[in-house]
Amino acid sequence: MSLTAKDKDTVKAFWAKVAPKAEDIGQDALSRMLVVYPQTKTYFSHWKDMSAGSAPVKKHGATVMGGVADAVTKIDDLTSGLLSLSELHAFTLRVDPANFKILAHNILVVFAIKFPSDFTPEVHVSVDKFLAALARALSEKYR
Ligand code: HNI
Repeated sequence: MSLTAKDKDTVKAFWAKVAPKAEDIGQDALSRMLVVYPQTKTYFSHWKDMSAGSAPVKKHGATVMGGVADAVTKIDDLTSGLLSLSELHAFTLRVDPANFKILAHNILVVFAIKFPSDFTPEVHVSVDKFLAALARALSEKYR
């Protein structure tokens, strides 16, 4: 399920539209992940406050979306582009790669809520493929 040239154009155009709201998207997606999939909370037990709108959730939401923004620029070769981020998650943070799919799902939900007219079914397909490819690239260093 690789990204076609059309998928890539669609993702870049949609990203250009939503990028100014990246911090809001990031904190909403992260908060949803922590509430709806509480097993993901184990990785953030060092935070003082994991609730929606807390300072660490805001900060880390922005960090994660910075990673997504970077991935958009590396869309032609996500595997090598994200190698060091994959290494960090695999060897240092030891995040179970199943969680990448969970976060991707929550990002899609937030896109649908915040951008109901731009997030058409066609955009949804391409962005879903991109986030799946991103999750695969982040999982690369696990084996
Ligand atoms: Ni993730 C740190 C990007 C998914 C747990 N993560 C980062 C950083 C980036 C990043 C960028 C900061 C790196 C640095 O300091 O150099 N993470 C991404 C992206 C995705 C993702 C692009 C998927 C879309 N990370 C996840 C998931 C989890 C996760 C699904 C766990 C459920 N990440 C972490 C943790 C840290 C982290 C934990 C360290 C944060 C901290 O505060 O200690």
